[in-house]
Amino acid sequence: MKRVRSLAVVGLALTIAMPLLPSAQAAGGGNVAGITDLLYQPNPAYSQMPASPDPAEVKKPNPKGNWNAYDLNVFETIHFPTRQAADESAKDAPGGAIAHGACQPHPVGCANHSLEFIKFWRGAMNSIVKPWGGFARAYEFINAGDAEPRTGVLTARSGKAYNLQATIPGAVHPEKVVIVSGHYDQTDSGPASAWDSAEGHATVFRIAKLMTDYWRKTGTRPAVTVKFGAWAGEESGTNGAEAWIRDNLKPFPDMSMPGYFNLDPCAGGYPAYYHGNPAYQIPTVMQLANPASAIQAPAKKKIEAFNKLARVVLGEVFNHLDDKMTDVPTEPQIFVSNEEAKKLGVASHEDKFPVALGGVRLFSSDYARFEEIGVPIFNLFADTLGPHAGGATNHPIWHADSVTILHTPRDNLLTMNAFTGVDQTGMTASQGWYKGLEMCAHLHSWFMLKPSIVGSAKKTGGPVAYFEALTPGTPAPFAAGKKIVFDANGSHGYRGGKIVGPSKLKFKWNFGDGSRAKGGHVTHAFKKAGIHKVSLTVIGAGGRDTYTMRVAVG
Ligand SMILES: [Ca+2]
Ligand SMILES: [Ca+2]
Repeated sequence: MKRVRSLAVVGLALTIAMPLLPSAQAAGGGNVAGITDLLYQPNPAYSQMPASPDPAEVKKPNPKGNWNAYDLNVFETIHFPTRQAADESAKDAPGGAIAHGACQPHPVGCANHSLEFIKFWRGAMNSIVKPWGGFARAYEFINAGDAEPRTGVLTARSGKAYNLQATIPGAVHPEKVVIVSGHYDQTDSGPASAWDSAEGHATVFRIAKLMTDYWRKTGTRPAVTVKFGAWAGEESGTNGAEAWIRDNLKPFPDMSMPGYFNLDPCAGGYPAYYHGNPAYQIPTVMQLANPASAIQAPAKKKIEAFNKLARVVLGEVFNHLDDKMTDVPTEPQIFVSNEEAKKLGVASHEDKFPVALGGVRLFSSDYARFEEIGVPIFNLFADTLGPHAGGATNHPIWHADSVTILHTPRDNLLTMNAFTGVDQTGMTASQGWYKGLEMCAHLHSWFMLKPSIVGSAKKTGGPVAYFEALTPGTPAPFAAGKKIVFDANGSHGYRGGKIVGPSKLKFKWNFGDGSRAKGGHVTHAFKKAGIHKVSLTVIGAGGRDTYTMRVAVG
C-alpha cells in the first residue's frame, strides 16, 4: 500500500442480507452451476517454516497442485525476496535476503529479483490460463521511482518495470475487461513483504485456479475477458496501474470494465485472532468505490449496483464456507452468514466486514487509479491502517502494531504468522492467516463469476477473436506515424469441447485506413491522428469470428 496525504469522502455502512442464490445466470445465456463448485481448500502443505530461508528447503511453488496461496507465499518470499524496477540481471541466484527479511543497509540493499520473478510468474500463470486460450504477458513501462539517493525505508527504484497479466479472452464480450491484481514490487528495505504484498498476488494465483476449475467443472468459459495480474511500481505511486490504463485501456474507447478487484493485502483481519487471542478479532474492511465521487451518472449507477452485489457475495460465500479455528482455545465457528445466524440462533459474522466507501484516509493503492475513472472496485484489508475516508477509526492496539510491520524487515511471513496466530515464533502456519487467504480467494472468485462481472458462458461454437495493441520498445500512448504491434494472442478456436490455439487459426486484419495484413503478430503505423476502426477476423475450427475495436491515435 502506498501512503497518501488525504482523501475526504463520506463513509457509509451497508448491511443488506440476501438469500443464497442456487445458480448464476450466465452472461451468454443459460444457467450454470452454483457456488458449491468452488472447492474450499485452505490447508497448506508447508505447515512449518523452514529453519533457514534457504531456497533449497522450499523447492515447489505449488506442492498440492491447487495453487494454495500460503504455500506460494512461502516459496516466493524465500526465492524472490526483493522485486524492484530496473533489475539489471535475470540471473541472480534465488534468495539473498538475510533471515526472513533483512537486506544489507543502503546502498547495497538486496539482490533484485524482478526479472527472475517475471520469468517464474509468466510460466506459472501460463500453466493455468493456456488451456483456456489465455496467455501471460509483461507490459513494459518506465517507473519514475523515488528520488535518488534512496535512503529511507519507503524508497523504490526508478527504471524499466513490467506489469504482469495473464489474460483469458471473453467468449461473449472480449471488449469487456475485469482485472484482479495485487502488486509485486517491493521497497529496498522490506524485502520479504509478506503483507504488502506477496500475500496479495499469491492469492491471485489461487483465484485463477479456483475460477478455471469452476469453468472446467461446469463446462463453461468466461463470458467477459478476465486478467489475473501483478502490478509493478505500486510503492512509488501506483505508477504501474497508471501506465497500464494509459497504454492499454484509454486508447480503446470501446473497452469497458465491469469491475476492478484488488489484493494488497487482503488477509490478516477476519477470521484471524490477533496474536491468537480470542478476545481480539480484527474486522476486515470492505473497501468500495464511493458512488458520490463518480463524475458521470452511468458510472454512479454501475458502482451502486456493484456495491450492493458485494454484500450479496459476502453472504453467499459465508453460506458456502463452514469451518472452525482449531488453533485457538475456544474453537470458534467462523464464516457465519446472516442467513446461517438466523437459522442457528448465533451471531452473524457479516458485520465483521464494515464498508469503507473510498477506503482509508492515509493509504491508497492501484485501485485508486480505477476508481478515479469510474470503475467499481472491490478491496479487502484488515482494519488496522488508520481512519477510514468517512472518519471511522480502528483499534489503537492493533493499529500501532500493524503500521510498524509494513515496509520494514518485520513485513515477512514469520511476523504475519505471529500477528494472526497462536505460535509467536511465527514458524507455524497460522490458521487465521491461511484460512483468511482462502476466504479472500473465494470472495473475489465468486464475485467475478457473477453474470454482471465476468460470468460463465456455455459456448460450443467457433473461434473467439482477440487482440491487444502494443508499442514496441518504450510504451507510450499511440502516436501518428509510430509503429504499433497488433498481437492476436488469446484468439482461440473451439472444437469438440476443446480449445484450439493460435497455431491452428488464420488471422486477417483490416486497419480501416485502406491497409490490411495477415498473421497473428503484425505491425502497423497510422499516418493520421484520430479514431481508427481495427478489425481482426479469425478463421479456424467451426467458423470465423471478427473482433472490431476503435483505436485512438493521438
Ligand atoms: Ca535479477
Ligand atoms: Ca458458513
